[in-house]
Amino acid sequence: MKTLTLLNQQNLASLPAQILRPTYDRSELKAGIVHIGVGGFHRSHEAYYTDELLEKTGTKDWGICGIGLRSADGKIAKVLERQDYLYTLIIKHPDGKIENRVIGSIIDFILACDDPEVATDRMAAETTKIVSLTITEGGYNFNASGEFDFKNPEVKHDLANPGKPKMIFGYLTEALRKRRDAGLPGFTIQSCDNIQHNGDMTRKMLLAFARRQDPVLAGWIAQNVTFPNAMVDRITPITTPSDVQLLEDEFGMKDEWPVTCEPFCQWVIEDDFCNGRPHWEEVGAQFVPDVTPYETMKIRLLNAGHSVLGLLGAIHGHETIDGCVNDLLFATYLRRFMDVEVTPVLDPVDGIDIEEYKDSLLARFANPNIKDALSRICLESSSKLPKFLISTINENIERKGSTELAALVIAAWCYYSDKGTDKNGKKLEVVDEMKAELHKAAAETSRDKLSFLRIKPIFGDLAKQKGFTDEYIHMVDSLYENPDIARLMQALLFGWE
Ligand code: CS2
Repeated sequence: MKTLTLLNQQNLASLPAQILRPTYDRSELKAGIVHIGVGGFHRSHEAYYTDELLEKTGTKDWGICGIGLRSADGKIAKVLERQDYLYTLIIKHPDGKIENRVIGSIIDFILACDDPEVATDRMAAETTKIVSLTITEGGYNFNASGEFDFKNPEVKHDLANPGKPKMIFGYLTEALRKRRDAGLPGFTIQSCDNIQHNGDMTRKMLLAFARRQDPVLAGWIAQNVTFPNAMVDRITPITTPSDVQLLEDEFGMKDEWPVTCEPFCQWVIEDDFCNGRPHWEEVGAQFVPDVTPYETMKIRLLNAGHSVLGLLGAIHGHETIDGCVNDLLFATYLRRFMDVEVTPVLDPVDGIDIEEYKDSLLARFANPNIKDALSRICLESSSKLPKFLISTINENIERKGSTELAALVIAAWCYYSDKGTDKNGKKLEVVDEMKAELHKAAAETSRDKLSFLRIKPIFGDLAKQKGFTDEYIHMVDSLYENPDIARLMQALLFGWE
């Protein structure tokens, strides 16, 4: 059996020449960034940009210390520690070319649930200038009306136990309290999640929590912390055993948890950093005064496009995004959805040709080497769809635009949540914080056609929008009668028989 070279600092020099690796001195780096939520996306995006920056400029101030808040982060904590926080980014091009690159920007990791104080101390350290977040769309703890959800039991716990927080806003508040008490300046809180106005949302949620716990501190936070909005983009499928195997077979390298991603990468950020920032613009990030049009365009075309393919495709029996867009019917449906139901509600974006942007999305989705599983896309739909799709539906209702293509997606989601199978009866896993509620409401459909749409925290008042509900009922009826979703997609595109 071939002996494998373990990925770690000591073995970096002996890796095969084709693998790019950091040439900067990692031991000299300070962790100017603390990042909460070290999943695949952080590792393919912010950590990648930062690695490029460290390589290009030789700056020493912007290493990253990762933090995991949950015991489920124990696995990444162990893997990163064993590998001196190194991992491989496997960039897969559509033509089959693969670039392997060891990323060195993460230099430490703290599993906060083991000892919250260690984590808040690190965030409060003078060297920490930015705390960045990828905590998923569901992590921001807002309710249906966009206000902070004080009913969450973890919030109640954190309000009562400032020194031993469990959730993100408890951690941030405690860390900022320590900084204020030590006479240090605040840090920038930089959201990297797919939420419209992610910085404003983070600010609103944090201040709501802090005001309830300590109003004076909340005042200090409002004055001393900034929250730049940003649009983030890089398709990053879930790592599979074959990715680990690829590195072993091709290079004899043992990396327990590499990350794969597409070559495309984008980061548009508002330049609002209260305590300094890396010059990410030197490595391709764009700093702009207002990120809103970029965010809206990305969330409503790319992320919603994913959900359209994910929910329709899952019922049809497709397994991956590229599998969907290689099916002409799905590609046509997606393009029609983008052209007819999304483009009319988008504002123009400086320097971006929207038609080209849509073409490029279809090309990215078609990358045959990015096997982006529909099961990943359908994960936590209840926190994604309100941001990705439902706001578009509402705006179309208001402007009397088309909503039927989106209505079929919601009907498909209802069917998916009710039956948990594709059209042939094959099981589809529902992984969603609201799984029980989704299932219960969807299962009522035969008695009350609108029961799924009545889940207020997701759909707001959509069930009261007569024109839309007529379309939705028609789709649900047709789908429950015959779950051959392709037939319905065809009918919407080319007319009912
Ligand atoms: C996806 C995103 O979670 C999803 O449903 O749409 O993870 C998407 O791949 C990224 O936002 C791409 O930047």
